[in-house]
Amino acid sequence: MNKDIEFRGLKNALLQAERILVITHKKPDGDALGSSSGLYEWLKDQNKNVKLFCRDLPPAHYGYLNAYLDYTDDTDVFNQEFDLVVVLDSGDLGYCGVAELIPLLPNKPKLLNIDHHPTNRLYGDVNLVITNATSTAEVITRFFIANKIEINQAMATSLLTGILTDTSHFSNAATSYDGMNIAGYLISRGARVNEITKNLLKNKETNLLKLWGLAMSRLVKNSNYDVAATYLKLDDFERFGLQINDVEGIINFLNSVVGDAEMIVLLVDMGNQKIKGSFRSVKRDVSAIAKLIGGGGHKLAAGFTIDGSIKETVAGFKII
Ligand SMILES: [Mn+2]
Repeated sequence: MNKDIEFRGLKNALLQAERILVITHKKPDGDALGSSSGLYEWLKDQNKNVKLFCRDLPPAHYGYLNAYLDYTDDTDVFNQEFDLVVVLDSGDLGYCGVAELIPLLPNKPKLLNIDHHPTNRLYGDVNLVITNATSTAEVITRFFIANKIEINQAMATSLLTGILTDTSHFSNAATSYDGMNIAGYLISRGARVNEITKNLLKNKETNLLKLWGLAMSRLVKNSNYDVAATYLKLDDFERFGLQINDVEGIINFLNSVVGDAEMIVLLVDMGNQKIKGSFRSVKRDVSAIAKLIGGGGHKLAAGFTIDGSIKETVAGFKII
């Protein structure tokens, strides 16, 4: 269908509703927060009664978003009456942790599904999934532009956050002419680009970087498999006062900078004869490899758990 017609239909649906529930995915990233708060800012300006729900509250470094404090993780909202529910940046309802909550909503409001993931399950009553968009924030921006809706500074800052996040600041494969063009337009609408960059990139504490340094110093390259591998032990996290989930940043970082291996593996020795592993690649299907050892995941990001512990040797490390 012609996207302009879809965009007009979407505008009518949003304007006809009075009470709107906006939902985005768990562990929200810059696109989840940018697309949801960008839409939220506009709906608030239209004097709508809007609730912004996320299973996990936004991380502190998104404090620059005007709507930062408006997110709720209180599932009580699902007992309230809404005319419309909008789900953003989520391929399915499980991804935003509301599959069992949506049916609780009184009066069964219509569900709008707005996304850019090709794997989207089209679970909405209305689905607006634009797979050539860099981000859901870009879909929302295209919607505003198509409807000649004025984008203010708060909306622009939110939406640019989404585009910059999902393109890794215009460095990954999602980077596109439309994405850059729309980002430029958002800056012309007052998007606080320097503040976004500072908050998204300049947000690592020194202890975290020490842990990253440790992981980097232990990198071993195996040319036969075209893989760069490293490990951390549970003690390493404790030593720097960090949590196990702080590991995600390091493997994504390595995946974005290692130039002489096609695949990255990061192992974490959990200390109980279990090793948790994560794969990343920018081109190889690592989910297939993870599956071979009992794990799974996405094509370019996958994980697994195996029995054993990690031992340092003169030639690097090995699993025993
Ligand atoms: Mn996204």
